[in-house]
Amino acid sequence: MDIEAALEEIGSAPNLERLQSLKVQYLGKNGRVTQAMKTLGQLPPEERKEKGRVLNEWKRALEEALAVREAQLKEQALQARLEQEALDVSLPGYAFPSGGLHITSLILLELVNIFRRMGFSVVEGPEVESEFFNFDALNMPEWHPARDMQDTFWVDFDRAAEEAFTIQGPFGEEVNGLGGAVLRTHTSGMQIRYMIQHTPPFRIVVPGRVFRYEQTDASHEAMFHQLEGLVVGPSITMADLKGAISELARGLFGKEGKARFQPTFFPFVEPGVQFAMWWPERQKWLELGGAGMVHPYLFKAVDDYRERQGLPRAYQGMTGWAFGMGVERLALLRYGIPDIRYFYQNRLSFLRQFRG
Ligand code: YSA
Repeated sequence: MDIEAALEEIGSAPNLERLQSLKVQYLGKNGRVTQAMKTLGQLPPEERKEKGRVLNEWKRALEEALAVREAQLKEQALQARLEQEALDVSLPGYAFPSGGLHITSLILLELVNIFRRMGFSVVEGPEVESEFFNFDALNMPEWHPARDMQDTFWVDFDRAAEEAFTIQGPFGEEVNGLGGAVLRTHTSGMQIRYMIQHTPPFRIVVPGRVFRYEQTDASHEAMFHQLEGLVVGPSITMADLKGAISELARGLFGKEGKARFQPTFFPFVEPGVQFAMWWPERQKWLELGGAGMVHPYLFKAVDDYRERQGLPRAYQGMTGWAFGMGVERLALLRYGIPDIRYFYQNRLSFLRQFRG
């Protein structure tokens, strides 16, 4: 065996696999050195001693060479890995997708903030509503043609009752006896709920989702949002209503913003108006919603309910105004969106244009 050639081969082994096979080849159970050692016994004593010494030296030299080369190869592999995995801090980072507010939330926040600045509180109410708060207490009895104006999703109340579903009144009391249950068709029912629970004066706005059994088209959805406003006090007038809506117009459209009112009918106001705002950029009026002076019937219905709850009547001699506007309609016009149905189709390419 040529020990020099063996050491040379080990020293230049290209990788750990090759090194391992060389180890087996020389020092393994059937390796050359091992085999040679096994034959020592057959030699005469003098020769055996000398050959044994040489073989032991080779074995030590081979082991040392193997260990040295193994260390070198491991070091090389480590260096290569470190180079490969090195962190390049100059590379651009990964973009983590972040969420944003929906266009409806953005415009609602804008509206609510304008009213907050005018001293209004923000309250919310239930989306499944008793027929009483959604219609009756708003001067829309069962036979009233105005109910047709708001085609309604009815909740199967008998089944809901079986499943122990109850609608709660303003004080948490059960109001199942007060007619059927509906998905609220407007936010105006909150006028009644709030008045029952509070004594005037107050100023509130109520943002919320409403539902109508509607044939959808570019400007009608079956689910949309309204913002309701209600101000009640001892000497609130129509002039205050005009002032607040005009202030809203300025908040939304800047210094040139102004509001226009035209008479119309809602059973819960007298007189009733619809209002539009001037859109300076497009030089045109936008129809936004309905408003008016709170109908005395509402104050009576509220005081009757309070009395049934053992509370003093609080609305005699009070006046107030209220309004309700369509939030998506405002967004449609403001951003020039051609179809209201885009709002809730969850198409990201549409929604991303409005991230707040
Ligand atoms: C009137 C007087 C008050 O003192 C208080 C509130 C009101 C508003 C009344 N409660 C109401 O709901 N009137 S409304 O049926 O005309 O709807 C108000 C606004 O909601 C509309 O002007 C429109 O902007 C929007 N709207 C109505 N139906 C819609 C809709 N938006 C989208 N899809 C629909 N299907």
